[in-house]
Amino acid sequence: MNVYDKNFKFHRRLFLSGMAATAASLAFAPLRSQAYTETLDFGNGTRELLAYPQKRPLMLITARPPHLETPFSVFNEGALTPNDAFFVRYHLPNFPTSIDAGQHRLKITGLVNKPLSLSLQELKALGEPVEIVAVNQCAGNSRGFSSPRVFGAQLGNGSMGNARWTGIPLKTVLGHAGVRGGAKQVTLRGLDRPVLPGTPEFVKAIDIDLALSAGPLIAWAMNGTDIPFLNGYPIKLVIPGYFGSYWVKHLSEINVIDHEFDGYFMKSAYRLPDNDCQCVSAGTIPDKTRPIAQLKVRSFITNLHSGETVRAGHTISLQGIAFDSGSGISSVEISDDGGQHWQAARLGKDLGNYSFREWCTAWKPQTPGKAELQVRARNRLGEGQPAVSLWNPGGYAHNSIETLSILVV
Ligand SMILES: Nc1nc2c(c(=O)[nH]1)N[C@H]1C(S)=C(S)[C@@H](COP(=O)(O)O)O[C@H]1N2
Ligand SMILES: [Mo]
Repeated sequence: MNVYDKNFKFHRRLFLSGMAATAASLAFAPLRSQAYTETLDFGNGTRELLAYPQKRPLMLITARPPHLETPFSVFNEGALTPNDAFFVRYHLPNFPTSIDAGQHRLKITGLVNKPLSLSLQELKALGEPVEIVAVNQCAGNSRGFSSPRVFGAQLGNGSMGNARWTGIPLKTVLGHAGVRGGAKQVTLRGLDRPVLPGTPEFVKAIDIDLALSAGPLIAWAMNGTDIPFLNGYPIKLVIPGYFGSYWVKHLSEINVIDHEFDGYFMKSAYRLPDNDCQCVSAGTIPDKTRPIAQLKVRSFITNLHSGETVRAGHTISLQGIAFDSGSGISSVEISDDGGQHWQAARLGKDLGNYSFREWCTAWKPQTPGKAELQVRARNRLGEGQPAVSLWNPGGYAHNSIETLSILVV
């Protein structure tokens, strides 16, 4: 069975909890049922919208493997991103297309007293489930706005999303296995496999201190229901505050090791310049790099986009979202004069430090002409956003102040 078949059907077990009602229609959803396009604000920015199983039409970045972005308007509809609109990113064309949750095992191996091979039931029985709202953002989100442009998928701003995750702390599971002295990192892998012997496997690694901290969660539910297949069913690792590359989907093996893992997706890909700004001058190559880690402060206006027209002297409301890596957003401000003056916005409901934080404010454009409408946020550590984009060769961790060109008439 293959998701590229017209009659693609997920394994029935996928629909046993909560999704039974939608199973029939999803199971036979043709891939190209509703194709239309959305245009992003950069060269080659026209995207086809396609409906994959369990997903509403999303912006197609690549088809093999699927990389789908969330249309930006979704972020204006609430702080939680609906499961069927949540972005999808894979690296290897051999991503899993059929999973029997009843047969799935999570193995804990390596430097542990007791290696484990847990069924989902056994995993869930290890402790009390915990819940956290957290942003999953791809390190390459907004890469398409890099200037000068960089290699790689030209992503807009839709490779991010915010969801309520339910699972069991990774440290609880590691506690049951008993981590031995000398442990340095844990490697994380899911069910994807390389196509050719030479293709690097998608394996990520985190330091043992992070693995044993309160943050990382082995999650089986997303917004109160099964994780959608393409987002990592039946379990995925959630590391609040860290970039999405560590949030390994279809999680199947955690190996405790006594050294720094040097697989391709740690040693060569997903790295940033190893300096304070994590940047280099455009077009140059950094001397030293380090693995990408925590999210940076970002903020967006979600109810207006570049090129829109508004009326002078009329008050309109602006709204949007902001987030950081978990110290929490302390302020959001807007400017309509290219950043000379800033006006504070009101923060919305607090869903926790790792969540999107909604904000709103009233804006009265005064003078007809072009307005540069900007938004910037700060977190509780006082960290903000750079006015001008900091460049790195991978186009990672983009977080400069967003600017919309609005026509005031
Ligand atoms: N098994 C597996 N997990 C993976 C990946 C992958 O290719 N395979 N990609 C990672 C990257 S880079 C990102 S950004 C997130 C995307 O999560 P999503 O597809 O659920 O939105 O998954 C991560 N987990
Ligand atoms: Mo990513």
